[in-house]
Amino acid sequence: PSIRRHVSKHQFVVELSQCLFDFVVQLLPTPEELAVKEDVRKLLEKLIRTIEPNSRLLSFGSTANGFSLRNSDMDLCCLIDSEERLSASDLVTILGDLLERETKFKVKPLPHARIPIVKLSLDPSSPGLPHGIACDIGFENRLALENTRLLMCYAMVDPARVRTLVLFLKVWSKRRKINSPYEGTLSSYGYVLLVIYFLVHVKNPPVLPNLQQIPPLRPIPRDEYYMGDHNVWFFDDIDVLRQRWQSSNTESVAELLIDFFRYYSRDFLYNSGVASIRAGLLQKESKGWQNQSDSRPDLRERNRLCIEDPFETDYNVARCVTKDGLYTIRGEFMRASRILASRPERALLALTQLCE
Ligand code: 3AT
Ligand code: MG
Repeated sequence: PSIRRHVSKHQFVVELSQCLFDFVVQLLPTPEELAVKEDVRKLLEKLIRTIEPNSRLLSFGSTANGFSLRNSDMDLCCLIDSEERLSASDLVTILGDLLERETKFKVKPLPHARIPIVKLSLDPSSPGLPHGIACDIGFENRLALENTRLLMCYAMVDPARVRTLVLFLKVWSKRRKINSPYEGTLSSYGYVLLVIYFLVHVKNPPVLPNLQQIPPLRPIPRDEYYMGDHNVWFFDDIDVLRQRWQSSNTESVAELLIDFFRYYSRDFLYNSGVASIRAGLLQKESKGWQNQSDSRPDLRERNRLCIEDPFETDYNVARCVTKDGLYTIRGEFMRASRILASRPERALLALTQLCE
């Protein structure tokens, strides 16, 4: 029988870090994919301008924040710079008709959704797009553009560690089937916020600064950093940040991943705590999010896992996570912790096992 090679912790994390980088690099979108997506955006923008001449179509979500995997969907937001404009649901209906007539996309307008959108898709068989394309177009969702920019800035402060961790966790959560808000688990956006919360507020010394708490270099008027009732200020001057912020945390990406899984399987206070990247650990009670005893079952399910949106602070990003969903997610954190703690002989084996 083969004798198991003793792997020291140091050796294991060095190898695992290298494997994580290599693993993630192969999953990045190709330059061709990015070019096709940009062409699609331009084409759609041109068509939308035939309805609303003063409009711009901007991408947000993973295509815009540096956390995109190969073949990820495209989130687009249409901004209209004019006073008189149609309601979002009318726009969705009209745009749906137009795209149906003028393009080869499969079109599904959802004018009555909480956030009205047009869903588009192209079949994989189309030339130049070996995996097809899926795209959502919404209107005036300016907060989403800002939270995309915030996540992008966090990624740029320490790209090697932040992007590797986030991209790995996205793949892992998809392969383990715990990335599906419609089925009671957590969205990608939710996982990214858990990673940033961990790097800003749990790690000591922190890996990332709290960009929402760094004051501006010179005073700026309130209406420039408020959107309605929402304070959307964050420090976004990356050049200044890179000069001034040197994290004294030197842990490798593998050490951070191991600790991430340990923290969310054992230490995070799921019953009472709210993860807020803006303000650290908050209490469900102080936000009125403890309605576990509410008589209406749909509300009772709402706040099992609490993650505060960085700008829309009365919004729980994890509101779709059900009791069963949370149980499954925590089970997955524990499974991952266990696999990594056993330090398999080959680090690559650990990753493969993790994502099985
Ligand atoms: P994928 O690559 O599509 O898996 P993503 O980073 O694009 O991941 P999502 O598709 O989950 O992330 O979300 C896209 C953007 O939509 C991110 C954020 O700006 C906005 N968004 C998504 N879910 C929420 C939410 N629950 N609350 C507020 N904004 C959200
Ligand atoms: Mg997306």
